[in-house]
Amino acid sequence: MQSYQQALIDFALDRQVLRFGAFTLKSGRQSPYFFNTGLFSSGEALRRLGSAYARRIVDAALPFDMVFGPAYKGIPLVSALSVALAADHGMDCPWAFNRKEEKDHGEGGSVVGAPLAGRVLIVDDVISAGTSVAESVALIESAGATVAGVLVALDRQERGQHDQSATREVAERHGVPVTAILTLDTLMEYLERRDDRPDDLAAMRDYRARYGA
Ligand code: OMP
Repeated sequence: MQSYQQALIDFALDRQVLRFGAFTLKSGRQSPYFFNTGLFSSGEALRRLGSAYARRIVDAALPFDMVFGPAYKGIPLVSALSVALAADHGMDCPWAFNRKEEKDHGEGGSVVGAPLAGRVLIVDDVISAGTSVAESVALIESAGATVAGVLVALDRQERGQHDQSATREVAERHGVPVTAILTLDTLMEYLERRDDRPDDLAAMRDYRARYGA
């Protein structure tokens, strides 16, 4: 595990982005933990998150021409990432996000920011069962651009609609790489090392045995 990943987990715990309890997921699964990127809700928090996304892109050497953040949660993510790519890595990367409702006046359309073109990297928060990506792929392809891949803060490493992992399903369905800053394995490895949440860790192990891929 890299030190920036470790630092991000510490910060996520500190800001309650990573919480423990009983949560109903979008998939209907009952999870003992939840990762809410919406709680990176201050300037410093977003700066750190944006830097972690940018670092992951650079480490993974992902090939892309621009970044796209699906509304709503992807909007600050793609903004923070773009600033971090410029500030930390000298990359002036075009960015865009979509509106949930198409605008019929002013500049119109459903995409804000740079026009979708070339290889577009989708930047999202979390992947669980993997249902969220399809809409972004459709939007990007209908604009005549191609999807370069998907980048998320956390891959929960769960089964998708079928038996294999959600990330593999998404990767195979769309023929693109799916990359994460953190995975369930990295979270658990770090919590094991800290050794201060034995009950939460036990609940995570049970959950992984039930829904993990
Ligand atoms: P899937 O579409 O099943 O992959 O669910 C991903 C979405 O669920 C994310 O975009 C979030 O809106 C939400 N989510 C989280 O934000 N954090 C979690 O830890 C789990 C979920 C979830 O509901 O699965």
